[in-house]
Amino acid sequence: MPPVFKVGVLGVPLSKGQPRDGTENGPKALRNAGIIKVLEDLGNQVIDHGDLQFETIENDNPKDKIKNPKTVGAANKKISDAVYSIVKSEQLCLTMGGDHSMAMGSIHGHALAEPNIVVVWVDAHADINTPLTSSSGNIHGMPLSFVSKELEAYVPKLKGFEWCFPCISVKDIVYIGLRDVDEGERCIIEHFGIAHYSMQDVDRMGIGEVVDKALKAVDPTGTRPIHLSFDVDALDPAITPSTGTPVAGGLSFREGQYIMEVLANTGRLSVVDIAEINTTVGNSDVTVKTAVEIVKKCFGQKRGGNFLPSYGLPKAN
Ligand SMILES: [Mn+2]
Repeated sequence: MPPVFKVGVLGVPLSKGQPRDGTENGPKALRNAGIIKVLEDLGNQVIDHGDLQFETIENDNPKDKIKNPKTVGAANKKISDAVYSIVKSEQLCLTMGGDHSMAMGSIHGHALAEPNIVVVWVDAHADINTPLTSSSGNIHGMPLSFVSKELEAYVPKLKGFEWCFPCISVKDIVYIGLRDVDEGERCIIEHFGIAHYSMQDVDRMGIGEVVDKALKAVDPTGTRPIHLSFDVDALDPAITPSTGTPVAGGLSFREGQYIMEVLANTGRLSVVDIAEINTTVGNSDVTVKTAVEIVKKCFGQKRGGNFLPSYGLPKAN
């Protein structure tokens, strides 16, 4: 049987986009949980590109509000280059983070390789603060502002990000799972009419209708490559407690799996980011187990069972 997908796996041990240590252990935790074998057992051909190596730049902008810009900028340049070459070699790219600032490089590299992408952002947070609207200065709350063309005039040129030019439109973004959105972000979403489905929409319509509407909102023709950026804090903290900014009332295990199954079924998933697993917070065993189950659904596992044509019915005699 041919492989279901040719998957390029990339570890992105990044933590400087947010204040806590621990997100740099995400790739190791997923590897220890057997993620490579899990993907292979589904029939996929897996190419493991290893983990990127990032440098921490000392005295990285200590006087300014924005934290670690040169460190995060340099790391994301590496991520962009790596994702670009994985996508160019026609592999479905799984990037294992790492804090969510990684999506800046991941989307950038993806968009360079495939200029027509849409971005499905599954997260409790909108992560579209600009360096000026952010109250925390943590870049993991800003990646979408750096890559969106319409926001270029609102994002100051910071040292470390000279390489990062805007490469998607805000019209290519759709959110699912929002429940903690800053005022500046809400203003950006309203002003530019960015498609978004909050937990209130999930409660009202159910996850089935939300995912249908979300995909139609960014890609009515159903033809464009999909960048899925999945923050584990989109899920309820009961099932993903090990994350830096948990918000109660999140997506259930079933809702999370449903999103993944539908996206996998489109056949258009092109890059999948899994972000914000922090092994030093809460019960990381539970979190990693949840993440592995979610990732499996992106790469072919169906809850209704996978049909293997080679599995013939056994005859009685
Ligand atoms: Mn996020």
